[in-house]
Amino acid sequence: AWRKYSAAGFSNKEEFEKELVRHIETTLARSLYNCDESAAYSGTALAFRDRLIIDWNKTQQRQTFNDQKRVYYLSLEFLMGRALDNAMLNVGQKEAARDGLRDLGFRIEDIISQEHDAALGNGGLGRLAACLLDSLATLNYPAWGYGLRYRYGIFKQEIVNGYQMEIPDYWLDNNPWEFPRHEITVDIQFYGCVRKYQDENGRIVHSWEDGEIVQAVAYDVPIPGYGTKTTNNLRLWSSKASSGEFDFQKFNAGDYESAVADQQSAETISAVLYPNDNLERGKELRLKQQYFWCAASLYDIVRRFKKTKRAWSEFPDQVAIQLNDTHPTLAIVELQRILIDIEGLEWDEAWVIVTKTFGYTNHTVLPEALEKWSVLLMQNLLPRHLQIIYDVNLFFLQSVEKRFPNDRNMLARVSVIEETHPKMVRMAHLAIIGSHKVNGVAELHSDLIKATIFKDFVEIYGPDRFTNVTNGITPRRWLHQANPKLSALIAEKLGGYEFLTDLTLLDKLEAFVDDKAFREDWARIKSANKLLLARYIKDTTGFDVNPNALFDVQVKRIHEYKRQQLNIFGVIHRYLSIKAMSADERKKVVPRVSIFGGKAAPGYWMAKTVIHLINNVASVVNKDPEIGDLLKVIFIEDYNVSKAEIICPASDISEHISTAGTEASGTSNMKFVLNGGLIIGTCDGANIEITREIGEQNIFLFGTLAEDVEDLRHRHFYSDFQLDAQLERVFNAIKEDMFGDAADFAALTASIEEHGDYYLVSDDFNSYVTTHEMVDETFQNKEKWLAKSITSVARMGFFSTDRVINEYADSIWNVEPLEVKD
Ligand code: 26M
Repeated sequence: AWRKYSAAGFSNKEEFEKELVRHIETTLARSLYNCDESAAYSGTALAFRDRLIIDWNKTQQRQTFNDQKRVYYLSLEFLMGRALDNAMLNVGQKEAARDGLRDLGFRIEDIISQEHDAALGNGGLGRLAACLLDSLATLNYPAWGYGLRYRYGIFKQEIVNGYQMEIPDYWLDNNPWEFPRHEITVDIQFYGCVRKYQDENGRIVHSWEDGEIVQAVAYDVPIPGYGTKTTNNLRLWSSKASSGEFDFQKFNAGDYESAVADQQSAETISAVLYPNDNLERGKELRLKQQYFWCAASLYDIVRRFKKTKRAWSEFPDQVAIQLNDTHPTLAIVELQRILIDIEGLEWDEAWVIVTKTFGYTNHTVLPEALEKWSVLLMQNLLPRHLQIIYDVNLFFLQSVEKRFPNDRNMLARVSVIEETHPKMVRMAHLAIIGSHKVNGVAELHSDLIKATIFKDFVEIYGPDRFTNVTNGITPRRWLHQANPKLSALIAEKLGGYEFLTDLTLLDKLEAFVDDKAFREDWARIKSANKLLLARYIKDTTGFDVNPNALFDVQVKRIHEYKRQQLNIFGVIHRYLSIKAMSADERKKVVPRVSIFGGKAAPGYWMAKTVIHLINNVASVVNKDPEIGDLLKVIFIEDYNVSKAEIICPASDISEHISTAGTEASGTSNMKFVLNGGLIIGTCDGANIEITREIGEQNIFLFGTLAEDVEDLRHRHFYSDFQLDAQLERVFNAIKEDMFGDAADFAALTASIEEHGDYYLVSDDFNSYVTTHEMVDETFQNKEKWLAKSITSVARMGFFSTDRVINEYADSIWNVEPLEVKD
């Protein structure tokens, strides 16, 4: 009986309560009589954690014993959000917990919301990594994530007088979801020099010597799959001074500061997540983070492989490593270094192993986001790696020269080294050369990288090295967890929850589009979700919003290419139009709530200006008595994963309006449609495939096409720039100080009127405004709107990360699932 109890954890309400009480009274040393929500959260988390540990151990044992190929997903970001709700749903015991907590006088929703988001990421790239981990576990793939254990995640955003303020996000205190593995450490070397000599066999040896050593300590996080025992591992590395680093000599001599300084500099490596997305700044600490994490992860992977005693040539049959953007490109160089310098393989033999092992996913075409590191910086920090990079490049350029003789321009274009002053290492080129597959994240994006930034490489390697894997989202978090009511309604119609693991089953919903009772249920759920968001808005901003108004949402990182400025100019246009109307005309206006959310990188002034403008427009519009319910503007502070779970189910329409050709994929577009919202968008990223799937009658598309963007940009400079007439009215209002001091927004309007309108805001303004008029018109026809909503959800099956993972597994990794049994 004892065995059963301890191995099963709990499987019903009574057993859950027993575990909860045990954890509160013993693990937490709290009395049940002063158990607050925070203690109830901790107790519940610990009870579920026990459940996960059992499956986690089983999974790891089985994967080790079975000894088949594993996937390693290297990402500097994992934007996980909260873990408890996910754990409860994945092990299928949320109802037991709900009932048990109710017995103790708690609402489960209040307990769930006690948890601090794990926000180790900026936006799309980090959230994609989290969704992929969920699908890997759910599909029983033997897979590990490797990342950094930042002490500070993405900053917390506060809005003060309309301005963004950044508050540090210290999140690690009593985090029950991580397990320190103090016994799993790796010494990581930096700086120093390379000594070259001949060994006793006459072989040339390179020895990297005299550097500084920093210790990497492993922290493991269990990743449970949905409805399976498979619980994979996310290993996050934390930096620590190696024992040699704390200088007791200095300390005893009274030089406390310098003794502690060395230690602190080591611990700084994993201290903070860089808060830029889509911008590369070339800071040394960032390069240190990258190498620290790549070297620790590779050491771990190689150590695991060596235990199997296989020949090195079998390494790619046991190991697939996926690079989430170029951030982990040094892993390619590090593996080559391990194989030739430490394990003594020949260069060519090693390089074949390396390229068979790695795959590289590109997430951007924006030139300012492509990683480049100064050669001097690299030489100083990683002298041996720079030599290897030069050799990789030499052999590569030699092979290119053979195929394209006398094409010196080609050589200069594809070289890993950019011959500028200072010279730079182009990480994307290194990632392509060192991988067997390179993929983009949506069809248009994959086509664009082949036609533009990587064109030469397609010629060199042929088209087979380049492929597309269109992004997705996990339906567990983004439908079942975020929108339990809709998930339950769908389950009722489809006869169960199988759609959560086979999202294509949603297509069976189309049969019910005309079912009156079903439509009413569908509409009621959307209203209920809007009411929840309205309540959240009231609680956090003090504003009352009409829950029957059209909720128009744009939540994502603030970036010029994502064009929140287009949205807010559209809102101003709407405001001016309503102000100019007669009372009778106003009666016909469809009431709207424009909801914004998102963080600006702390150094991105234009993005911060956009936030400032949104907030100033909000404070003018929201207190204009003439406007009332017809228009409200809301900026939701500190947008993050757990807020997205409230916002996505509550939207009527969401905005995915990037300049065509700039958004690699976008994934929030998928979250909104899957939750029954319609979208307004440009022909960009995954919007195009969403349109293909749901049908063009179910999406509001507008704006310039990607193929016309270059030409328009050129014309802005070489013929007279004509500001759109309606946009000019908007600018005039801003310039008349209608939304505060016009000087605050001068740079924003000037970037359009005077500096070439790079993002085509003026070109697209008219069609944007006109398309919003169609949105209003369609929204008034409730039945038509509902039909679009239901049909769209029914056709979203393609956008599950389960499909994404199977595509990576088949076409890039060549790995098979492994089920975990009792
Ligand atoms: C680079 C250098 C220094 C510091 C930070 C960075 C950096 C961090 C994050 C650069 C890019 C980062 O993320 C880019 C990103 O989120 N890209 C998004 O990826 C999503 C998933 O594929 C796509 O859906 C989005 O379209 C794409 O913008």
